[in-house]
Amino acid sequence: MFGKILIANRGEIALRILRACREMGIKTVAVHSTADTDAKYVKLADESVCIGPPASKDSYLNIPAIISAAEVTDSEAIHPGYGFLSENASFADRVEKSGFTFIGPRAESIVLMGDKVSAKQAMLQAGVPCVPGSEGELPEDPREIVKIARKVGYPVIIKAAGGGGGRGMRVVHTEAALINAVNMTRSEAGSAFNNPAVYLEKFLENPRHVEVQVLADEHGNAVWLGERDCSMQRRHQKVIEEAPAPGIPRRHIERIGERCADACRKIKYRGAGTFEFLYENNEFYFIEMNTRVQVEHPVTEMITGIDIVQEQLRIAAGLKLRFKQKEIQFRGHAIECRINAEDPFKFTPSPGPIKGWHPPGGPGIRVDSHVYAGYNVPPFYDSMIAKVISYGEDRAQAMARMRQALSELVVDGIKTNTALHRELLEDARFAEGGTSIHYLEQKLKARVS
Ligand code: MV4
Repeated sequence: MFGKILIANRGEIALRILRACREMGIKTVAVHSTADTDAKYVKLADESVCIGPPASKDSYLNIPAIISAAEVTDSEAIHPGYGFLSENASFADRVEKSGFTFIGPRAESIVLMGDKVSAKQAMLQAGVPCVPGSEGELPEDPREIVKIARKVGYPVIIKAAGGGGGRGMRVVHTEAALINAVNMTRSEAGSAFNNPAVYLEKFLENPRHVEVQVLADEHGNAVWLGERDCSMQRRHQKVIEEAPAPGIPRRHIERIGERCADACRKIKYRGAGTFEFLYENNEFYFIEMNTRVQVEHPVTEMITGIDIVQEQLRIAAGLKLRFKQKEIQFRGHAIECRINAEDPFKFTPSPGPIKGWHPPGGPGIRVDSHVYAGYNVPPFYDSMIAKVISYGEDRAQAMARMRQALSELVVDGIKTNTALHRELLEDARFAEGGTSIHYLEQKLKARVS
């Protein structure tokens, strides 16, 4: 196992990685911008290095500064967390070429999944069901494009190969609007992603977002750790996640889980990964794969008892997976509420000093957060300040515990979305389970504020 690793991230995930390392006896190096000098995880780390001014591009995205920090601290490996450089293949490559271990997949896997056209082709070939659409990139010839769209059937969605996470997409309802939409998406994709390639899919009108967590080692072993339902979202920002996904038959989950693990073996994937699916009319349709640890990984940890960050470290150190699929047991239900420093009605960021901080506790409650009373939420980064995770023997108990936890949570001095979470935990449709990706936005539209 590594003796010392560098954490190339900030906020709650930096603290989460630090905790995993402490438990395993691994020394930690925190890198931070000048805006994060007083952060808790910086103080808790064995060593820290300031890598630049507040702007992400000058600090948490500053590859030479991060690699230099690894050199001067004699770190053996770099954990990228989520966001920032976590899915940057050239960073992974430069980390490895500088003699450090990148705690994540091989750079080639990041490249493969970063291009959504090659990702989809790889998954189709590996037997993972995908949304029907163009086989690969759309051709130049408008007549060919029209043919493809007719075969798929309207409505269709045009997506940029270099996009993902909701960037670079356009829904088309009629043939009359098709070619203009393709051209617009191409041109935007050219400027935004430096890649004008686009593809086409059947547009699913009312799906759920269900994703499958996998772990794979470099010895050809792969397992799936169940699924998460992340449908409760606004503008592609997840708000509540839960595991398991309510109301989906277990044999159906087992079938798709096996497909994902099998795909990992086929593409020689290494590390933690997430297969994103749209789920509609009892079918799974692959859309994208994330090659990082995700914000919502705790709900999977709660129902499996597996520490995903520790497994990432073991896999990166070249160890074999410690469990077989049949040894993985799913128990109970977990829900995560993302607490953001934002206006609860306008959703604009609300950074500033936290005057009071009273996190909830008690049986089945976990709070992943780097904040404390007196902490100043910097305006330069993501607005998420905490994740409240509840666990229960069943969904009803997880919900009851979350309601209690949210009633205890106090964040004074800044605005947060806690009131929205309290509202959602009282929502009858959410209580039933199985709401679609459009539910929250529809509910907010109807909300009288
Ligand atoms: C779709 C879709 C409907 N049909 N693809 C948005 C984010 C990106 N990961 C893929 N996205 C979507 N792709 C087809 N063929 C609807 C969405 C979508 C969505 C997906 C997951 C979670 C939230 C979403 C919100 C709006 C649209």
